[in-house]
Amino acid sequence: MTQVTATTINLDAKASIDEKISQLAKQVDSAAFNVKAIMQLSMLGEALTLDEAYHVQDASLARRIDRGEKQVGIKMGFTSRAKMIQMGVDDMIWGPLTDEMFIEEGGEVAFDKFIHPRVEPEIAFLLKKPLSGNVTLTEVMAAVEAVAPALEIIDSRYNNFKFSLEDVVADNCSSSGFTIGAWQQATDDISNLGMVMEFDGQAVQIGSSAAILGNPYRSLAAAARVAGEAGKTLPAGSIVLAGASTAAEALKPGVHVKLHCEKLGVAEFTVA
Ligand code: OOG
Ligand code: MG
Repeated sequence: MTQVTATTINLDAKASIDEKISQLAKQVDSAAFNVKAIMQLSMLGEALTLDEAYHVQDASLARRIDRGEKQVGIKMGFTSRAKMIQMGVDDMIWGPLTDEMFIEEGGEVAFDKFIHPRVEPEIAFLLKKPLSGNVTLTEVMAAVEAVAPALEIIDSRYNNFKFSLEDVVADNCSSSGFTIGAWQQATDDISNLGMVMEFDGQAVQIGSSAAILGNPYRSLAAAARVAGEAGKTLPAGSIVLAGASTAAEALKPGVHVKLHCEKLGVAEFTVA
């Protein structure tokens, strides 16, 4: 385990809500940028509403866009019971994916880029049509160009990987890296695919895509709905991660992570 030092956040007590949001965005963004854990925002005394937490998320994304990152899609979180139970929360969340977070399939990622990283097995979608608002499962499927097995690296910026729902939303839903296996045509039924995640050839998590809202396409429909509610559209060409089907596993330096997904193939990377 790496030693994690908690940095205290200094908030201006007289700040307006907009100033508060931008100060908190700077805190979570700097924690990620400097690979240094911070105290949970919910411990600061002035609790954020869920709505404000999404504003913090937007403001911290804006800082990354200013540094040259590009948004390439979104990730859904807590779309399975396994994840909700592991982290003690009970609501779905979402956050942006950027090009900087992408790990080349089969590639290497440096361990020191992260504070206390974990990895989890996911399903990724590639859109060929834009999606926003309330859409049926049939419409959702018609908007998908391809499907692939994927691995997400989550790395909470909070001390001890502990958070409230508002904390984790403000912290880009813990998201910090992802890799995607070869894209497959989106024709097959993907509602109950076996998923095995291995560390150095040993199975560490075993599950089914059915754990993701009973069918990962439902997670994509939810992504369209929440984007619509936020006045946004998921453009054609975007990637959507449907959420993990099992609990996450702590990453270690040197480990080779491989996901086998029935019908869809594999996704893998090595921690340098
Ligand atoms: C939050 C992210 C949840 C998922 O797939 O359910 C998530 C966390 O667990 O730290 O990415
Ligand atoms: Mg995830």
